[in-house]
Amino acid sequence: LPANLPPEYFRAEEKYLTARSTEEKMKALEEMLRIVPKHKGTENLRALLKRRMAKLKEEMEKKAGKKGGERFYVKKEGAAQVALLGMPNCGKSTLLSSLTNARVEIANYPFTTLRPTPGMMEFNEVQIQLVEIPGIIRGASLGKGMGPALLSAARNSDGITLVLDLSNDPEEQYHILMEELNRSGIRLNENPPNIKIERRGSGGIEIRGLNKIRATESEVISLLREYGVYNALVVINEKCSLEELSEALDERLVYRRCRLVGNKLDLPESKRNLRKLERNIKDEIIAVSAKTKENLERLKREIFGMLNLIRVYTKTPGGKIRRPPVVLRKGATVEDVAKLIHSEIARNMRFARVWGNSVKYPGQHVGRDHVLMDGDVVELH
Ligand SMILES: Nc1nc2c(ncn2[C@@H]2O[C@H](COP(=O)(O)OP(=O)(O)O)[C@@H](O)[C@H]2O)c(=O)[nH]1
Ligand SMILES: [Mg+2]
Repeated sequence: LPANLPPEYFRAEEKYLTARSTEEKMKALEEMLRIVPKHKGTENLRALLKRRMAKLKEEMEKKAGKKGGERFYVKKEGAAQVALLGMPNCGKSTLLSSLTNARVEIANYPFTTLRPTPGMMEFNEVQIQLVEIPGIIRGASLGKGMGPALLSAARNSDGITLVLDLSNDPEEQYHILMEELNRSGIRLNENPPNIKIERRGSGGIEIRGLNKIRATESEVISLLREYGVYNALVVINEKCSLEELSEALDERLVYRRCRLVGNKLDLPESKRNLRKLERNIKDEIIAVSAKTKENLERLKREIFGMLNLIRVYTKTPGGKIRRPPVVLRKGATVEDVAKLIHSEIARNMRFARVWGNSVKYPGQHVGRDHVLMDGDVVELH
């Protein structure tokens, strides 16, 4: 154990050791992690606490699975799926019906929506599927109120929109949602540590880039063992800590883009609550009213923007531009477009002509590796 741990740490550890339920254990571990200061001498301990939390989470999920907990899987449609997440009554259903074609039940009492409900939103000729996730409550990630099933539906999406009710202590809602998401292994607007772990059948542990991690080889190897990794190639591509390696090893963590929405801006207390919230948290808040539809165009743009999608219009030589456009991830090439149309076309393509932001002049000739940008027009030859 590192020296100089504050006495609160040992009190929290005592709670951990005497905890009766997995929930209590989890809370005690979280407290321990909060208390342990972040420095070189404590990295081992922090990595281990993270490992214990990952193990507990696994146990909790198994238990929830055994209870036959309903799985809320929504089949993906359109270019991407975005989860609308928030506490009961914050206006998710109203937003869904204002932004999409979905017909939903809206009522001024909590738990009106009991299962994830999809709807299609169109933005700039792109279809995006929004899915209302029923209200998340405090303790959801620990098993309350179908929480684990709801959070797993959120994990499944490509992006998340968090909805706060601005008229009703939005700051508290924000902190509850952050805690529940974090505990359930959904990381928002973060990038995964740039560490590649390639498990192998045999051959022991090979580490590349050991100089980039603030730990010794034996510390790294013993953490890998904790995660049951005995044979693997580990490539560390950026400066990191043992704690970050622990996160990279936790296969249940997912990384999602997220936008924060403050709803019910039309209500009298909302403006003041919004200003206070803006002072106290660092995330940008998109303030809207689902009821009066104020600012919903901006929200659509932000949702589209966070997904890192590009629209590409295709045409045949001498032909007309096809609509709607094909939708790809940022960084997609001419070859990716050709593949979407037909594998044979991709094979036989010699070059392409491109109009738009990715080229210097209209109709420029480019090769198959050319990286396209949003709004480009491509003609395959
Ligand atoms: N004033 C106002 N009320 C809203 C707004 N959005 C939702 N509501 C009301 O809030 C209550 C809960 O809405 P609902 O969409 O069912 O919330 P959900 O539980 O998050 O799906 C209903 O009475 C809605 O009419 C809004 O932008 N402004
Ligand atoms: Mg609802």
